[in-house]
Amino acid sequence: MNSQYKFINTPLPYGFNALEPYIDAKTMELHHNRHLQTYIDNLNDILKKQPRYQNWPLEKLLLNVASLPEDIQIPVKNNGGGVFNHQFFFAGLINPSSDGPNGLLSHALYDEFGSFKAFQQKFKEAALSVFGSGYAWLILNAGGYLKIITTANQDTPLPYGFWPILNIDVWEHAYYLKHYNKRADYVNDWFQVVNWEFAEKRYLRCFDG
Ligand code: MN3
Repeated sequence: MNSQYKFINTPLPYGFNALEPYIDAKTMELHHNRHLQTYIDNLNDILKKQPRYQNWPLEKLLLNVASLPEDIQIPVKNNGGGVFNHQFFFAGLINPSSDGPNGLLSHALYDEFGSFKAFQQKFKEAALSVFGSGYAWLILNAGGYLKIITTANQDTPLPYGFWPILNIDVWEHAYYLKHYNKRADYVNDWFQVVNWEFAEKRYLRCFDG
């Protein structure tokens, strides 16, 4: 993925059908080629009119939304957030595997939640608690502790000083074609295709400094 203007919708590192039968190919194709593409096009349009911010990486734009010109603050928050959240979501997926987390992340999950099962339960509750559209996240807080949070719409955890480890998109477009309105079934299926190696890398990178 590229992280700076002009933003480009790089192909997924797996096929649209790679997550079958848990997340269907049509959903993945529409989600990547249309929903994410729209956020990317919008963000490029916004920055076209503000050349002095074109060399800012996406994370810097989102961390410093409040210091941007007032007329682009909300558009950057919404569309830049849409790009970041979706790229993060797609990177956190992989073809179905029975592998759970291992390494230091699995120890940290155990320390914080008591067991992997307890973590899954809490994460699922959070994902189900999002009213309307948004995301549930596993993040590291400023103290270095794993926490589960939710964000609305295309808000990101970045302005709160949180370091994202993993997210699930619970906008209806992420699951409606296959799971209809059954978000709980979608969350269960999502657990089958989590890329724990990605999450582990994110976790370790936070402590690299
Ligand atoms: Mn989405």
